[in-house]
Amino acid sequence: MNLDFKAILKTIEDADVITLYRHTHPDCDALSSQNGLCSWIKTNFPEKRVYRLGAETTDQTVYPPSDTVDEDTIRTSIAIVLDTGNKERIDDQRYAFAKQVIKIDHHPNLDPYGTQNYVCEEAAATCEILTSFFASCENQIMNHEIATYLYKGLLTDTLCFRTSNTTQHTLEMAAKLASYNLAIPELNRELFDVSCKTFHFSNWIRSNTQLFGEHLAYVIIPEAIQHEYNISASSARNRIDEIGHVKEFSIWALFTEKTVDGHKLYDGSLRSKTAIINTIANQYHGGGHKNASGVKDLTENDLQNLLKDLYKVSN
Ligand SMILES: [Mn+2]
Repeated sequence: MNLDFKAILKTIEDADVITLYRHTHPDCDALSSQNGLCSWIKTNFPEKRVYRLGAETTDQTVYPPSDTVDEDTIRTSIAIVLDTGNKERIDDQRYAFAKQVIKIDHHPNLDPYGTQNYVCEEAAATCEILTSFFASCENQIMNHEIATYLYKGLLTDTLCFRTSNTTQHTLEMAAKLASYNLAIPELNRELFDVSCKTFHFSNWIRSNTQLFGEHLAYVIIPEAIQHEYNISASSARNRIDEIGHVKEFSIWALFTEKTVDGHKLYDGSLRSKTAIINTIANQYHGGGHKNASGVKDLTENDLQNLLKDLYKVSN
């Protein structure tokens, strides 16, 4: 990993107050990198005041609730923003009041909003970058709790080391974390076992998947179905893997319907095996990684145009 972590260690050592941020609609990589870094700082620098900000949570697994922080405290702090490509996505825009902003991320660095930016697009997860950072620190302690957080982020962002950005380095970092006596089978179950209701919802997704041409698969989940299965739109989009990993599909997309001011709009998750789709997602209020992106607030017309654009790169 081509990052020099000396300056960030120095900045943390020099700070009295540190505020930690993650992206909106947080996934396990966002929450794990935030909680893992918090735990690492508290373990190694117990005199420092560290706060984790962010209003939203995930229902995939349990993380401690966020901290409550006033604006004056943020003004005295250095901000570290994790797993967040652009400033609009930072959950708690008061990060901008901080004395310094450090960005640690693995999304394309289109918005280098940090006063220090530690961005490695080749990393499969922000937790992979943090593992590298912690391993580079000779005098600091790692422990089971920190390793468990980071492993969760690594495992979920790579879908159990199956995504195209899983590399030798990813697996080396996972092995380092595993050396802290991780409960690997239990973590797998905690993160990936689904409820019976979700199992049936997965059947609905598979039964209602449509093809656009031969290699583009997509499914649109109406609001009524989200209600019927009692699943939030973001959790529904997280089931996108149900239609992935099919030999014939090179791109797959899952959209959730919502009603805004009486109009139907759609948010979507997009995945591909090799086609570059984030440049397309960028044109539809979205973005992300080369092979894993999201879009939002699409009209019916936008959705049809997006499918046409995806179809063009699906062969
Ligand atoms: Mn991530």
